[in-house]
Amino acid sequence: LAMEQDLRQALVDGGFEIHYQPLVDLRRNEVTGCEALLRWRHPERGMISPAEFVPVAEDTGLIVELGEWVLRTACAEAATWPDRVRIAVNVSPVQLKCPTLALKITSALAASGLKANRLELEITEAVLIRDDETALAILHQLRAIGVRIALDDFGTGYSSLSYLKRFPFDKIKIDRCFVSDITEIDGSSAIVQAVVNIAASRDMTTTAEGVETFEQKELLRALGCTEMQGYLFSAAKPGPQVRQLFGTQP
Ligand code: G
Ligand code: G
Ligand code: MN
Ligand code: NA
Repeated sequence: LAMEQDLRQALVDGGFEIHYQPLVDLRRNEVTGCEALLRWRHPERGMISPAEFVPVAEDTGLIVELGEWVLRTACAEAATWPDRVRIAVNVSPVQLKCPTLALKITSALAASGLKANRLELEITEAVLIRDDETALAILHQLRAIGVRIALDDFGTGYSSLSYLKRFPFDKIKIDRCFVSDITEIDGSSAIVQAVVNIAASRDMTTTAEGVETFEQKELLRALGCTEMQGYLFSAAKPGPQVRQLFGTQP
């Protein structure tokens, strides 16, 4: 497979970079975190989206090594940020099955000096579908380290409310498909309201993804959503550029 070879080469050559997209607290109106989003600068094809190469990295097992690089690099970057700014890292279901994940996380925290409570792991619900008991045990193990755990892309795929009962996530990320039509008549505002209410009743916060307009932002605030993420505030940017946003009002 050509792409597998290129991915291996990129890991050796430093062909990957991480861009950081701000997470904005809707009440305090400030940046309280950033999501680490992987980018691949391909020598011939230019920037390639993770939507294209992460599935290949998962199929080949390369995601374990690549994910460890993301974790270590993102933690080192975040250690230079103000204390109130957390770092959110996406963890693939393949990484979650790796028995040394907890060790790698502890090691990335120690190497960077980042406090565990400033690291948030974003996990998709696919993890919980495949292997319930093992997945839950691993999530509890990670929680014991002191990191926060977010349920990513909530509401897409095979979402079930029972996952929220079986594991106490710190945060639910509401998928952008519910945000894009939220201001329309018969749009998703009632669904978002329901998710916000469930989250609040179980001490979880909510982050709305893909917020692009002022109207969406104001409605999400009114619905009680905790955080937002999206082009309205900022796209993902390289570290030196994103840090300039930490002091400013969104
Ligand atoms: O950044 P956006 O451009 O296109 O990301 C597309 C998809 O890739 C998203 O679903 C995102 O969660 C995923 N993604 C981005 N960075 C990482 C990463 O470091 N690890 C994993 N597993 N997925 C990532
Ligand atoms: O799946 P995950 O949520 O981890 O990845 C975030 C994805 O959403 C990335 O591909 C990122 O580039 C994209 N994204 C971030 N903000 C916006 C936005 O405001 N609108 C749209 N359409 N996509 C966004
Ligand atoms: Mn994510
Ligand atoms: Na998401």
